[in-house]
Amino acid sequence: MKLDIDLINKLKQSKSLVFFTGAGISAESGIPTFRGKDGIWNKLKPEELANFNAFMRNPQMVWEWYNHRKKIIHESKPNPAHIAIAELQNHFDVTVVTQNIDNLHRRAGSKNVFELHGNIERNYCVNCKKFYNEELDFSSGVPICGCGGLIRPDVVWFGEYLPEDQFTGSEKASAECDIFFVVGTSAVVYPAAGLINVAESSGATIVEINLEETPLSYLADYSLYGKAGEILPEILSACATLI
Ligand code: BJW
Repeated sequence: MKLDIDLINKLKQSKSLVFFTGAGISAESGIPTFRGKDGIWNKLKPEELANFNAFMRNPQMVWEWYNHRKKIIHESKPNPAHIAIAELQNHFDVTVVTQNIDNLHRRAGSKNVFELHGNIERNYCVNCKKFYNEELDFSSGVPICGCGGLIRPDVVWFGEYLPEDQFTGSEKASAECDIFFVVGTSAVVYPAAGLINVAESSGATIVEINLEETPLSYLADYSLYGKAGEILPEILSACATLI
C-alpha cells in the first residue's frame, strides 16, 4: 500500500499519537476476533459468557472459555503491528488505548498502555475483591477465594463499568493527541468507541486501519484498508525516513 503523502506530512508535524486498538490487531498473532467472518461470537453468544449473571449462573462454563483463551494468548506472540507501535515510541509520544485483554502491547514493548477491558492475566474475588495474579488452581473446579467467594478474571463484561483510571487517562490522551489511529476494532462497543468522537471533536487527525469499514469510518480522515500487521510497519518505515 502506498501511504498518502498528506498523511506522511501530518506525521512529520505531529508529536503525540494515540493507538486505539481492538481484537483485529491481535488476529495476526492467532487470537480470534469477536465479530466478523471468523469471529468467536458467530458460534458463542456473548450474553452467555461475557456478563456477570452468566458467570454466577455457570462459573464452570465461563472459566472453561477463559482458560481456552488464556492458552491461545499464552502461546501467541506480538505481531509486526504491535511491534511497529512500540517502535514508534522512538519518534513520537505514543499512548496505546486497548480494548484487548491479551497484554500483547506491553509484551511488544509499549510503555504507556491503557487497558479499557481488563487483562486476562489478573483475577479477583467477586466477594472481597482480593487480587490473584498468580496461576490459579483448577484441580477442584472453579477457584474459590479464602473468604469463600468465586474468583473471576479481571476483565470487563457487558453492563460493567470500565476501570475509571484507565478510561479517564484514555479520554485525556484522546483529547490531546495530534493523530488518533483506530486499529482493528469494529467500533461498536461503548463507551470505548466513543473515544473516537472525543479525538475527532478535539481536532485530532483520525486514521482508521481495518480490513473493512466500520460504523465510525465516516469520522476518519484516512481509511487504510488491509492488515494492521502490514500497514503499521509501513507507517513506521515512513516515519524512519522523516528523521
Ligand atoms: C482487522 C484484522 C487485521 C480483523 N488487521 N483489522 C451506547 C450505545 C449502545 C450500547 C451501549 C452504549 N453504552 C454502553 C452500552 C452497552 C454495552 C455496549 O457497548 N453494547 C453494544 C455492543 C451494543 N457496553 C457495556 O456494557 C460496557 N459497559 C458500560 O457501558 O458500563 C456502563 C454501564 C454500567 C451498568 C449498566 C449500564 C451501563 C462494557 C463493555 C465491555 C466489553 N467487553 C468485551 C469482553 C472483554 C473481556 C473478554 O475479552 O472476554 O470486550 S466484549 C468484546 O468487544 C471485548 C472487546 O474488547 C470488545 C470490542 O471488540 P473489538 O475489539 O472491536 O473486536 P471485534 O471482533 O468486534 O472487531 C475486530 C475488528 O478487527 C473488525 O472490524 C475486523 O474487520 C478487524 N480486523 N483482522 C486489521 N488483521
